[in-house]
Amino acid sequence: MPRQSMNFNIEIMSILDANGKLDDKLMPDISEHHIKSMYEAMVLARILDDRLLKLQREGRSGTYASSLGQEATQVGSAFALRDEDWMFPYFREAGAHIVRKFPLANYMLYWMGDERGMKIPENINNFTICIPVSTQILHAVGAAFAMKHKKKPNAVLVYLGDGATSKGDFHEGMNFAGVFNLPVVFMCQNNQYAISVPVERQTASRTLAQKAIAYGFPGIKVDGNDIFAVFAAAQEALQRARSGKGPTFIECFTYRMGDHTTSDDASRYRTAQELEEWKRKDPIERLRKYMESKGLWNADYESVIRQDFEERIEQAVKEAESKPQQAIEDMFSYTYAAMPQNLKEQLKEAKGD
Ligand SMILES: Cc1ncc(C[n+]2csc(CCOP(=O)(O)OP(=O)(O)O)c2C)c(N)n1
Repeated sequence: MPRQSMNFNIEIMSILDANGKLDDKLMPDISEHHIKSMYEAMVLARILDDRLLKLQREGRSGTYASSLGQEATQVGSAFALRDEDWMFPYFREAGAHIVRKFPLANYMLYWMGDERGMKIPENINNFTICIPVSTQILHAVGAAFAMKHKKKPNAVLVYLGDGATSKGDFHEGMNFAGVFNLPVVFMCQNNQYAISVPVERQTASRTLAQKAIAYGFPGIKVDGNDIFAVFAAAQEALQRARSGKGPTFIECFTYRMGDHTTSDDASRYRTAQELEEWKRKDPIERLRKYMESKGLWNADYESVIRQDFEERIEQAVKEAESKPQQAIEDMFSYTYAAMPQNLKEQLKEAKGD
């Protein structure tokens, strides 16, 4: 057989540029009310993040992974979800939890080291925060498989980082999703670093989106600081999933403006100049400029929402910190339906019986 070549294209999408100027042709149908809600969710995410960083510094909370700079990726994608869809986070999605109306006090409680914070309210189709890199992908693909099996018309959206694409779980999940044509959207927050490892050392691929091609489904690269592009890509991918057309991989190209977590110091492996360049692409500023040009934003509006959000965050801190201490049994009670003998023995030991 003669040698032939096949060409593949990766679509790259942006709608709103860094100056808040819009490409009208690509703009999805979003009401003014929804644009404001998107902006408010991003601002609330930033305030929540800042508060959790400060609480950690005061010794009132544990290690925290900030979303600073990635709010558009998170809020834009979560906005495209319906309540009946399922969302599988990893650990850097404050914005998505806000859009899904996850109680702020529970979110804080979790980061204060109390697992009760991740007890998901019955009416919210979220899975729990997942600290082991990439394992959430297998859970999400499994859920999508179950959804397809039960003929549910809903979709699953799973978040992952650029570093997660190097794990076996990622490739297993992508392969399974492709083979079984599952209703799942892989939402990759390419913030360009996995702790100190830059994405160029993570993969030799020119894009992460192209990895989807090998698994037989579409991959798209999106400007992750452009909330309209993220929303449009997620909406289209979720619709594909819900209508039985299978998975999509979305690479949101963004930047983690903060440290990896509160135990990291990013200035040891990134230049101040690089950070400055990305600050100019701040996703919140970008949407704000657009809204101002449309008469949807002014300084009064900003101070009203900020005051409201700061009060809500303070209330959540109070609520989380006043939670009575957890019973020691809770450490052992939730893994199995019936506690096996070895855990019973450990519980006895922990209680000092
Ligand atoms: C299985 C596993 N290995 C190592 C770690 C330690 N670790 C925590 S976050 C992280 C990097 C993750 O990078 P990425 O997937 O790009 O997501 P980001 O943190 O940048 O959002 C690593 C190696 C872990 N949590 N789980």
